[in-house]
Amino acid sequence: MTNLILPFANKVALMANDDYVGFTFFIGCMAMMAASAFFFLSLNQFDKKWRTSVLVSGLITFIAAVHYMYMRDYWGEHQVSPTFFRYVDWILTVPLMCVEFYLILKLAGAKKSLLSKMIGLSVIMLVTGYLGETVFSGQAAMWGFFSAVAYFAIVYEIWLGGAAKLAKEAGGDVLAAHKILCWFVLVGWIIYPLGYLVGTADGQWYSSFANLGLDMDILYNIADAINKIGFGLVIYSLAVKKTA
Ligand SMILES: *C/C=C(C)/C=C/C=C(C)/C=C/C1=C(C)CCCC1(C)C
Repeated sequence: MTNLILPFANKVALMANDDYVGFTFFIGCMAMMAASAFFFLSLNQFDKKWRTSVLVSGLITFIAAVHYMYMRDYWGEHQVSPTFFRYVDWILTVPLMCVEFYLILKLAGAKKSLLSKMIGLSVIMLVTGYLGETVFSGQAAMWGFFSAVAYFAIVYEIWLGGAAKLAKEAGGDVLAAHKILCWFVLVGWIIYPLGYLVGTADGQWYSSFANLGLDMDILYNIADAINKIGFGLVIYSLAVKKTA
């Protein structure tokens, strides 16, 4: 009976006290759920045109919460990195983060082409990263490099490219929020390639990354919490300012 309600309850009970990966999966799961409740329940307080942005923040953490439930249990049962769920989560949530950039810049005249460009780059970044972690793990360095090129193209677009120009035109609170999101992408997102280098180091020229004492899943879990919840809070406070 317990197993019907909590399918993995027996495995959870086996979790070791020093299972830090499992620990961050549990905390990550709960944090994403709490953040989603927070964003969804706050929706009514905003002007109509800001609601979509906050709604998307909630969708990002909600999609992550559901994947974290699966990843948490997958880890609990197999003690293996849940690469597949990880990338399904990202391929849904990262494009939604691109949508956030587009939505706040829309009033300054952002075009759909900006959105397609950013989504296209994020899909390239993630698909090549997935191939490097799974199918072609022997050539992880090469696929990681392709992925990094797409990543830096996103960084360029928001810091110096078309998106940056629109943010300057918008000015004020939108520009300030855009700047903070830019820092998230530059500093918060860089944790992911670090996790990739640690996780795929075996037999590569960067094999010393395996000896750093870091764990790929812990890095990914910390990065997700910072980036998904932090990103959402930036949008939330922008909506608060614009509604006041
Ligand atoms: C909520 C999830 C987010 C913000 C995920 C972001 C993921 C990345 C920025 C991943 C980047 C990667 C590289 C730049 C190179 C190595 C492969 C990846 C996919 C880990």
